[in-house]
Amino acid sequence: MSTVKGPAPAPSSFPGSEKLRIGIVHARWNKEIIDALVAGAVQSLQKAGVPTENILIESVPGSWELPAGCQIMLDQKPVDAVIAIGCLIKGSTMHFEYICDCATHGLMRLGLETKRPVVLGVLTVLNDDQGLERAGIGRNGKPGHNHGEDWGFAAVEMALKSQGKM
Ligand code: RBF
Repeated sequence: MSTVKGPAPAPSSFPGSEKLRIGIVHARWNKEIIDALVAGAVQSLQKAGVPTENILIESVPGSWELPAGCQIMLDQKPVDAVIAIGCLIKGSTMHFEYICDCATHGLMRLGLETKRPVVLGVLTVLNDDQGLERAGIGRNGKPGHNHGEDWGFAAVEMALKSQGKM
């Protein structure tokens, strides 16, 4: 069945994107999914016109560390926006709920308090299949969609908006 859910196509041009520096901070848990999401984000940053040498990638142990990892990057590196990438897969205890809640709140706070764009690239999925689909790897014949691609475009748009260029 078709669905109306999902982002509208990204703008066709991002004037000024060639000067942007974009950070990616990714968790190392659930590596197959993370690697695909990071690759998707890098690809869309390049498509939007960000030079490859202006894309800075760092990692943290898990999604819990993403707010602090992004804060460190914003403090120490001259980036115009940061994309936090993680994948939380529900287990049999309450860990999932606590980490999802804290990581997403922490990332939102960071963006609002620093007034610098922080893109939420954290999947919160109920099982492996949902994660693989949302990373564009697919499972059980469903190709899925790589959400990392949307996050790259979101970072460029928000960086330009924060500079009054879009
Ligand atoms: N980090 C993730 O990025 N994704 C996960 O699915 C995930 N699941 C976890 C489950 C448990 C039971 C624990 C203890 C940690 C998990 N973490 C996960 C790691 C967490 O984000 C953090 O790196 C560690 O708790 C160390 O602070």
